[in-house]
Formats: sequence, structure tokens, C-alpha cells
Amino acid sequence: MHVDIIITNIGELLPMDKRGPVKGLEMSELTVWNNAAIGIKGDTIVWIGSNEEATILEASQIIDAKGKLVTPGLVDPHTHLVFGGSREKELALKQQGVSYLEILKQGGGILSTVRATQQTSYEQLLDKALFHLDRMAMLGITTVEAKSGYGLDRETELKQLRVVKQANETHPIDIVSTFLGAHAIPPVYKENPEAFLDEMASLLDEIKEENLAEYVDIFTETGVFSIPQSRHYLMKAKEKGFGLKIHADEIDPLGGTELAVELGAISGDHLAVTSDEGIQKLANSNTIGVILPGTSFYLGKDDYARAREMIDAGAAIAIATDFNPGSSVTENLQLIMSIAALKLKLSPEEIWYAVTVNAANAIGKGEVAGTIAVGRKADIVLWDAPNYLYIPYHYGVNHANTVMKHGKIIYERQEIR
Ligand code: IZC
Ligand code: ZN
Repeated sequence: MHVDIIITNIGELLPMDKRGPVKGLEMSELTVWNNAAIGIKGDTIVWIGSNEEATILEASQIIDAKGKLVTPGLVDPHTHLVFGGSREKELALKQQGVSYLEILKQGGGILSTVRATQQTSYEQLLDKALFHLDRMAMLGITTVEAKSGYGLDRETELKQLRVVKQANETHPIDIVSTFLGAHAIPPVYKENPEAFLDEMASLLDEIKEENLAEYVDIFTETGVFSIPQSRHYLMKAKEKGFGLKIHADEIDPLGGTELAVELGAISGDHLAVTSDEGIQKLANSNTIGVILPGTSFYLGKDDYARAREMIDAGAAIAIATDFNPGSSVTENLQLIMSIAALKLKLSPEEIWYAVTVNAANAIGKGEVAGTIAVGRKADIVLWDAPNYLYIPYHYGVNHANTVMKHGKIIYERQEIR
């Protein structure tokens, strides 16, 4: 058989080919192939076998993996990719003990990013998004979710969503778009959040027509949107054919996790302070818990999601960076894998499901991302690591050696010597 590319001498190959979402105990059953090889034709994986069998293949290009770990491209299922400005001055406030919600209440936090995003042009926002996408690609991420939510008005929300759409067309990384118009209450609507939600709901038809988002999300939190407000708003989105996501139980346990399950949301995100009942409901549902431990870390909190209990109860868990300019300022999903090991007490096997199959399923891409199998698009990472245990273990740096998206190499580590 003739192929375009063979990757040979793979020390450990993680195919991650279990059909997702992978729940509970199943998250610790990992298939590992040693001494494997992969054949790629065009953008597709056409052959997987042992290194010895690979001699039957003829290839235009041979990539010698030199015994390295090879996995599917990582999937980051929760980011706030498109925003203007930055919030480095808030770090000092946090050190003085001013809380995230207090900063928001004073008109900072999300609202300061909203002002910056309103003032930033479409082209500048696109440039900035592409810059962050480049960095994600270098870090081994080949599919991401991206939310709006820094406009809070018609024009700026649509501007953000159109930036996401163009970034998806321009950049090799695939992007799944989520409308998060219900991210904060703009000051003019302070006394009337329902009217603001009506305003955001009035954009849904246009968003659908222009194909600007697949999911609708809301920040269900003290000082932002209540459970009844969130339910009312999300039911409208569901009627219009959007998939649902919720920023649930991040800071105060309002019951957003239970609401995500009740409404059949594809994911409930954060879940840092989810109740016992919420954990049980999640475990008995098809809703995926997208855990963002980088946020607990970055906000200096002791409340890490009880992901260990969630998995033990039978839930499907994914992890994400929550990349945003306020509460988790990093594109590095590998770092989040380390935090998941150390703070969530997830096993390496669970962590790999959480950044591949389950992350892909949490954004409706289970059929096209997060797995290495014949017939799948070739989204593949070669790691400077001898085995899969190594990535969460050696923390805070980039281990990606070669990143391939749809059969094309989009990143290769350079040697400096
Ligand atoms: O900009 O602070 N939690 N939204 C809800 C965020 C964090 C992003 C931000
Ligand atoms: Zn978020």
C-alpha cells in the first residue's frame, strides 16, 4: 500500500478509540500499543499496525518517532478565546484578598474585558485569537471550543462570534463556537437582568441563520444569573435547536450542575462546589462534567471540583484550560493535566480520556476528534516523552515534539544548538 506519511518507531501509542463519553470506571481502562506505526494518506489515517508490519507500506515521507509517546491531538473543550485587552492589574487585587466576584461587582473582571473587547476592532481581535491558537497548536491542541461573552451587546457579541468563525476558517485548529452572551450583567441592566437575557435571546435567530454558534452557555452564579433565569433562557435556546452548556457551581453552589442535567446540557462546566446530589445526578446522566482545575488554582481557592467522587460515582469527566484573561490565564492544557493529577487526584489514564475522547464529546465532536483510528482524520501529537505517565508528571512546560492536524505537520520543536 502506498501512503503519504508513515510514523514509525512509536514507543507507546494511545489510540483512545473507546466510543465516548467514557464514564466512571471505564475511564481507567486504557489501551496502549507498543512499537506501533501509523500510515496516513491525505488528511486521513489509513493504516495502524506494528512497526514490523509497517514494512509493507511505501511512503513519501517517514517520520521516525524514535520511541516517543504518540496520542491524538488534545481537545480543549472550554476556552474564552476571543477578548480585547488583559487584566494583569487584577493580580495585585487578588493578592490583597479581593475576591473574583467582588472585582466583578466593582465593575472590573469580566466587565473590564467587555469594555476592552467593545473597543477592539474585528481585525485586532482576529489577530489576537490567531496568536493564541498558534500557541495552543504548539502545545498539542488540535480542536478547541471558543465562547463569546465579552460583548454583552448585539454588535460586539456578533463581532466576537464572527471572529471565531473566521479564525476557524483561517487556522488549522478546528473551533467549536459557543454563544455566551449571558456572561455578566452590563451596568445599564443591573436592576433588570431578565430584560438583558431577553435582549441576548433576541440574537439567537440571527446566530442560527449565520451559523455562528452550535452551543449556548450562561454564567449561573451569585451576582450574575440565578437558576430560574438560567432555566428560562436556556429553554429558549434549546427550542431554537442549540446545544446547551452551563458555567455551573464555580464559586457558589447554586445548583447549576443539577440544572445542566435537568435540561440535557451536553456539559456542565466548572462544578467546583457541586453538591452531593449534583454529583449523583451527573453520574446518572449523559451530561459531561467539564472540570477547570486551572481556575481553582489561579484564583487561589481550596475548592477543587470533586472529580474523583464524580468518576467513582460513574460520571464522564473532561478537563479544559478555561483560557480567559481573568480566572485562568493559560493556553497550556498539559499544565492543567498536571493540576488534575495533583489536585483532582485523577489517574493518568483518566486524565488522557479527559483531554481526548471525553473532551471531544463535550463539544459534540466525538466522531471526528480525540481518537486515532483507521478512517479518522490524522490529528496526532508526538511527545518528547517515553510514556503517557510522563506528561502530567513533568509539569509546566511544553512536551509537544510534532503536532499534526488533518495529516499536515503544523508544529515541530526546534533544536537550539
Ligand atoms: O473573564 O473572568 N468565570 N467567566 C466565568 C470567566 C470566569 C471568564 C472571565
Ligand atoms: Zn468559562
